[in-house]
Amino acid sequence: MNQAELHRYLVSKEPKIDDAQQLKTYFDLRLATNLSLIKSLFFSLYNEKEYVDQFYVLIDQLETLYGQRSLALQQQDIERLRAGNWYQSEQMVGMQLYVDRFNKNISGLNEKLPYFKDLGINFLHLMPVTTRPAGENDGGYAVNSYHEIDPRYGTKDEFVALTKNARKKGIFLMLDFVVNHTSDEFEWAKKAKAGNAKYQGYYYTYPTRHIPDEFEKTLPEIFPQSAPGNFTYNKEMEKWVMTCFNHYQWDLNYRNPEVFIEMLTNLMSLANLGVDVIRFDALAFLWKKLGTQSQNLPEAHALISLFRMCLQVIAPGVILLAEAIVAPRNILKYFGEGMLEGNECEIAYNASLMALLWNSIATKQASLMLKSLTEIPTKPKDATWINYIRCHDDIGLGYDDNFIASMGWDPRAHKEFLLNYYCGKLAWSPAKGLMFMYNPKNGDGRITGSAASLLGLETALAQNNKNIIDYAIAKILMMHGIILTIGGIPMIYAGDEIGTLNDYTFEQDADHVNDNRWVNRPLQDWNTISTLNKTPDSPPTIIFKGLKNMIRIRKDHTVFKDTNNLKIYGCPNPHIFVYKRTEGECNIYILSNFNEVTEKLDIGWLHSIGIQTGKTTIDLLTDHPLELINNELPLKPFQQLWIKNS
Ligand code: OTU
Repeated sequence: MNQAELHRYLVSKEPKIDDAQQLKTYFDLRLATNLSLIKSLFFSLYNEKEYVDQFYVLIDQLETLYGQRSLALQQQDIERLRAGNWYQSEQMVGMQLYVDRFNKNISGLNEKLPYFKDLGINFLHLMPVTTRPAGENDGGYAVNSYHEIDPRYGTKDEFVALTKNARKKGIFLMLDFVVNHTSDEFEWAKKAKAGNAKYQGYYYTYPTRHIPDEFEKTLPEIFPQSAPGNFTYNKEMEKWVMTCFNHYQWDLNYRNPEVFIEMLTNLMSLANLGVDVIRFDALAFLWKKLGTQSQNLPEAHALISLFRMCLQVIAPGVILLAEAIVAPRNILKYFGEGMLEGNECEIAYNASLMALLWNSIATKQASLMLKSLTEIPTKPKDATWINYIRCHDDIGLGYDDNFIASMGWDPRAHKEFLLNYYCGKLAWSPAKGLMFMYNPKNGDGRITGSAASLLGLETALAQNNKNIIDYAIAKILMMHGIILTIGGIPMIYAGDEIGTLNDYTFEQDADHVNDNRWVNRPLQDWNTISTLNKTPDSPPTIIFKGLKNMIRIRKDHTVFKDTNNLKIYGCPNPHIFVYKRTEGECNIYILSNFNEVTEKLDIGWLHSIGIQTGKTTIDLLTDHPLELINNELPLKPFQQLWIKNS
């Protein structure tokens, strides 16, 4: 029984949660049941002899932080424990957005809540809204404060009002906790720069190049083009400071337990605003060790689990998303392994699926996806994915080289092909993306671009070719259809629901020109949205309506709740990806054709996997029975079927 299960069991016995005293009893219960794990995690990171006092500071702090949580949120925590795994529900459908690029500011967003309801969105990932440096700030991922709302977005009162309004409307909120680094203007960084030794110890600071040079022998570079190297010289302190991301993002030194305790306080200030899911940004990087790549280290896992268990005591209704864009097998570790299963993050980005989907589009085949997804071990049953086709960042080509090799492909040549396909190097490719952070030393590179532009809509519209426009639309819907049905929370990037193209204006913006991820962070196009009902044949309308239909069907079928009820089939046609979701007697089969020509499936094979072909078997997307021709089921280019026997 993991800790979450234990608490669910304990609170299910006692119905009363309307008075503070009773709620406090639950807190005490949680503290008592988690204390030994918290203690062993803490002392696995921090030497017991040296830091025993810090441990007691932490325990006292748990109670203080609990006291700062509002009664309404304390009650909600218990309700969520009783309800079970709310985040696995088929009702969850997410959208990711930058508040300012979506509709100016927090109150602008609040006004648009009906837009989400119309489409069927009930989960929002808001990009950072707290204070940040003027000029370059990595879209707010350089943090000046973890709880002060940046005036450009509005006030704290407006933010709290938004969270309350969202709660009332049944909309869940996710915000980032930029746990790996602060900006160089954060109060600790300022004190460090002014010579304060204590705060210099909050970061990895060194008087000479000796240790930085040792680190550089094994640390990879994250932004090799715009921010090469992993250390920045600060003239004021006359020291080198570790900056794995941009030079203005200082890596926090979690070898110092004070940093952990202070960051826990910062985490709670975010959670106490009324946030439901906290995205742990760049969490793979939390622990640095000489002689290693300093990613996915066991100490990083212990630290994340320590955060998680403290959160479990203070605010068990709040859950964590792992932003670990790492190798497929390493992602799974963020759900917690062995003793830590269920005690790390509840959700992780399904970066493997994302990368595999883009591979399938470029190769027009589902074989690598089939092999990878069937051979990667399944996730724990209480965990779930965020399924996405793209986010605000680049698309990283995170494949398992062994699987690539087993396809008979050379990993480096495969990577080069995908980069060429998406970044304008192949004349026949309809994709319009940009190359992000190409590293000629190893051929690594990532891809940026909006979903619609990467899937060919930009090219098709420029050519004004109806056929190609239809293909692009079909691809956009097919890709979203997969993230809506494969199990987990689908996360749509704002604008993709109307096929928004690349935004090249970043090239004119001094603060963005060095970071072409801005090409895929367009302004929300309210003009187009206002015409959706009047232009039934326009690509934005077809995409919007198609998505809305798929979201509705997802929500109407509890089979789409994530209970590890997914079966992927080895389909005899390599272009078609086939899987089934099952709940009791209900089976829904999702078939997707990745080829640009019609592909067929034999009736015998359909029957062998349980798809019936009589009149009562329908495609839920169109509500029509399947149409077979000569005992074969044809799928048009990029067509998707959601088949239900009844
Ligand atoms: C995250 O991504 C954020 O999503 C980015 O927007 C930030 O720039 C970055 O952290 C720094 O805060 O390098 O290109 O898993 O892929 O953590 C994206 C490793 C990023 C990285 C990921 C990071």
